[in-house]
Amino acid sequence: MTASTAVVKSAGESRAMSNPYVKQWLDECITLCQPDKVVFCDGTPEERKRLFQEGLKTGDFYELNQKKWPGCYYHRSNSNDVARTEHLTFICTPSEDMAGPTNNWMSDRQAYAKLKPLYRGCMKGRTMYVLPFVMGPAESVLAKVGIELTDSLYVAASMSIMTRMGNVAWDVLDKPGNANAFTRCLHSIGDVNPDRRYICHFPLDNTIWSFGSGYGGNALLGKKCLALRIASYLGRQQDWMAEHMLLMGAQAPNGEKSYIAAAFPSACGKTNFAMLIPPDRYRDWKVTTVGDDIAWMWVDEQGKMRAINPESGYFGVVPGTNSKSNPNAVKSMQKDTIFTNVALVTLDDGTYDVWWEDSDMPAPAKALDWQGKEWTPASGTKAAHPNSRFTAPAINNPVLDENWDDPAGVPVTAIMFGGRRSKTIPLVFQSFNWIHGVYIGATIGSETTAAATGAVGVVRRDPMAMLPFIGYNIRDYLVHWFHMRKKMTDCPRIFLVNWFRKDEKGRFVWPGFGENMRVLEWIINRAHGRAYAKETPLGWMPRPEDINLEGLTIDKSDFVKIQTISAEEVKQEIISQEELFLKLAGDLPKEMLFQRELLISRL
Ligand code: OXD
Ligand code: MN
Repeated sequence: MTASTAVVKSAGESRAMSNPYVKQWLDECITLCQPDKVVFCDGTPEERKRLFQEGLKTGDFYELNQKKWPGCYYHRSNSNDVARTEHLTFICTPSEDMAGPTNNWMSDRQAYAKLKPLYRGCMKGRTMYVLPFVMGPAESVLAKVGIELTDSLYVAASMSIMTRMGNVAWDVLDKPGNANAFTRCLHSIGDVNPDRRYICHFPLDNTIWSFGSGYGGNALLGKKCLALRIASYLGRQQDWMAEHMLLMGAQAPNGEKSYIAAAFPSACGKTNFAMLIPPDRYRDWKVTTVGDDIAWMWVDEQGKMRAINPESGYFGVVPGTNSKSNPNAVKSMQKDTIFTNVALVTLDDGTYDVWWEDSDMPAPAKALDWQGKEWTPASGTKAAHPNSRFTAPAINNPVLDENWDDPAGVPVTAIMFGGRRSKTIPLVFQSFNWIHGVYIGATIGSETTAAATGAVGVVRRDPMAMLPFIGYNIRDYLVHWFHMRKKMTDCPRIFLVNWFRKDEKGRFVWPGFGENMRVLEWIINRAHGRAYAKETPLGWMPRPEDINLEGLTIDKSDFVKIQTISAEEVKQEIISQEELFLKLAGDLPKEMLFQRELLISRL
């Protein structure tokens, strides 16, 4: 540690220093990064307030009008740093085979050697925040501790919303045998230069090094980096699964409660679906949220799959969020929320408001856009970045599930896969069995969105919606999915949905939003062995009479249309899956090949 670093004494500091592994790693990182000051965060609401106040001085935060937006702040990231950068994200292992064909790979030694010079002295003149956090309820069998060292005040405040932060983490590490069981997360925004931006994962060292980005999954290292990439690797070692899935509860009028996990690629409406409000006709149903982005799942002693949400907040896409599309998200962001990269509006009294495209509010006459540039409705540009986000505590959600924080997790009745597909893929069908379900999940495709940099609107294969998040070889990941079945006495039923199918005029056929409840009802009834389905080449499908269409603008013949399977289109789909299969070359698990052959023979 350099003599010029001032370590702020606190309870957190003494707890950190009492753990020899933490102390040694901290000393190394402080020596490397040379911060002026080290602050140990405790994750309390009072501390978050102090961080916001500090951020007002540094320019990291703007305070929103506190009457309208109590406890809410605004942050703008660098305009070159507004989405996860998958091409700069690496799995760093001794052999390339460990990372597999779908990840960017760097040798671990090479990665350390490349990044060390970037970190050297990068925190001079800055404060290093030490963020101890737990992913998952601390008493859960799957709870994992991480410690993030960051020079971003915004990241410190955001992590205290998104994770369980503070003493709770030191307490877990203090349990016998746990002292070294933490993910070492080193983060610096550096000079926010995309040419010197690296998001590196070292699964063998339980370590993450992120440099040069201050936004979202690149910087809040508990989320995609730890809870998906590192956790998926740990899950394979330890017989559990880390998945890019929302988790929701659905309570039927007779009181029966089912839990559903659903994997949709980024920005395909996981948050909206997890907070769904049943339409009037379903007012006796209750839908509740356990999580909106990540599920960790394991098999309990009875052989049943259970799941927890490792996060404690939402990092949701803002544009398009309004009282129609997602009233519960609107309510979740009403207080104690950070808005990033939306438009900033100055009110008559000089205080600030926020705005985004398709919000409940009409466009303001003028605003500062996501880049801080003057904007008017005539500008012809988006005021809010399409990937602008709200960071809100889970406890703000009016439909938070009563068991969301239960260390025992929730039982999983059904797993849904989905994507954004304008044609070919029907609204809903059920797999014939687990192996077929894994094949369906492994081959889902989705039209790309703004959540990652790159072209928008092209179909990309996104196995289990995990393509950018599998922390090891996809071959072993698929084998792990097949293997998990063998641990279960009975398994969740697996379904595919596509809310986004369009007609010949390019209009969405299915009304979506709350009406997705109708599909959910069929899924739940199928999973409990109560609903009819007919066998088709793709899987088990509801007939129009098996889904409640009452009161909808679409009728039975429209329903038949969105369920139509065109043999020609499915053949094209199989051909376009080849791209992914060829990447795996000789490594494709045999179950995948058999399932593809069976599908072809059914057509
Ligand atoms: C997210 C994503 O931010 O999937 O959740 O990109
Ligand atoms: Mn996500």
